Amino acid sequence: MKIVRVTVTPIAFRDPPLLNASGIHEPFALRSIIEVESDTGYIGLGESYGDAPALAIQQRVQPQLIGLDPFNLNGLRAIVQATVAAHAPTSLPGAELAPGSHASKAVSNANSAFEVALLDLQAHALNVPLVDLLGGAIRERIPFSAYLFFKYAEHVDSPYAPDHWGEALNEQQIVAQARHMIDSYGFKSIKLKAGALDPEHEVACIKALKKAFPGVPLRIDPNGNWSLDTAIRMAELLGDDLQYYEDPTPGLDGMADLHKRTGLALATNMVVTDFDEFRRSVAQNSVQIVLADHHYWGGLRDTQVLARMCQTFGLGVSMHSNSHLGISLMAMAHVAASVPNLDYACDTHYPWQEPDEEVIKGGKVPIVDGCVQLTRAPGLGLELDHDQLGKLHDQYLSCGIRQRDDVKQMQRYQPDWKAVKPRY
Ligand code: GKR
Ligand code: MG
Repeated sequence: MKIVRVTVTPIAFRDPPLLNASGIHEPFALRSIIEVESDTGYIGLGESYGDAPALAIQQRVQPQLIGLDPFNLNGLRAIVQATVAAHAPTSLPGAELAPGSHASKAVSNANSAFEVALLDLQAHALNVPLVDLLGGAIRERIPFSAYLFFKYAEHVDSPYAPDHWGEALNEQQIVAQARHMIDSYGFKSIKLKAGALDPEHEVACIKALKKAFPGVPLRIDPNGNWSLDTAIRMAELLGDDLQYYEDPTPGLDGMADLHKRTGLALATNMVVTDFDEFRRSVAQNSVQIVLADHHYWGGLRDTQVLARMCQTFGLGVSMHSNSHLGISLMAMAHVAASVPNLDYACDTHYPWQEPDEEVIKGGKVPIVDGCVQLTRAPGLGLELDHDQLGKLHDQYLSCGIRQRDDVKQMQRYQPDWKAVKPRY
């Protein structure tokens, strides 16, 4: 079997005004959608970062895959490595919340983008679900968590009609957001994105969630925006409210100190983002839970390797998410189904994306009782809707955004806003 067509289509979809440690989401989030077709007529799909540096690498790799056997994943990696070596990308400051822009992740990002599509194609050719190529499903229902954000009611300058979620800045509004998300999707655990407002206020919101949803596991994620002192102070206020404490303070050293001083289980998608950081984290016991993300860990198979390493070193595993559509969700679900030690419900931004902006046929993937259900359909179980793809590509062309920049976007609300870490 040979690859005869590869398409990389950048798209943009509406994203709500969600607040985070850097600033605020822009009105559109970027992704790339990848299609790979074989001479036998099978098609594999992938979804990855649509930011300019990541997209440039994908577009350079794209023509080089023509003629490759879709089972040749080592061949894919060699092409990606050579391409990145010849065109070393640059990172932009403030890109840490959009790992697609990290120069150091260029190989793993691009490999992952195409590896998922090749695995999907292989599975179609064999008429098996993709998870069968990962050793088979240990679970068929993959648990995800409600992912709450502080947010404004609408974007600056109203680029389109406000989303239906409304403003969420105080305790009552955050509890209402959680209730709406749980009623709609049945989530059984809750994550609050923090690092955006005053830390005491964010902790008060966790307390309000605890009261409103007794027994539901809670997590808070300030994205490294709290100093060590602030993170310790907030840990004292939080007591045993949390299932885990995600990236409260920056750096492997800061996290190691925090764990030593509080004993709390720390999770990360910021200080352990590759195998070298994994080694350093284990050496100093910086984190106890690693949030995997196949998009920047090198793909589905490297995510399995990561999970095995976590098992070896006694660390927990779950999954991180950025704004994404259904192809990414199903890729996450298939790899999560194959990981025996998936200890916690995975993160997903998926509920924040609008139902009329999915690129797969049939619309959004259902999340029921907090879970995505795998079926025996071949591959990822998805088919691309080319009309929707065209619409979202047109939106990419017209939206003007080429590189996520939450700091610059916040300056449109507050001109004196700066990128400061840690801010509190
Ligand atoms: O979308 O604002 C956001 C998140 O903060 C995202 O950028 C992070 O990468 O979700 C992520 C996280 O868990 O840190
Ligand atoms: Mg995080």
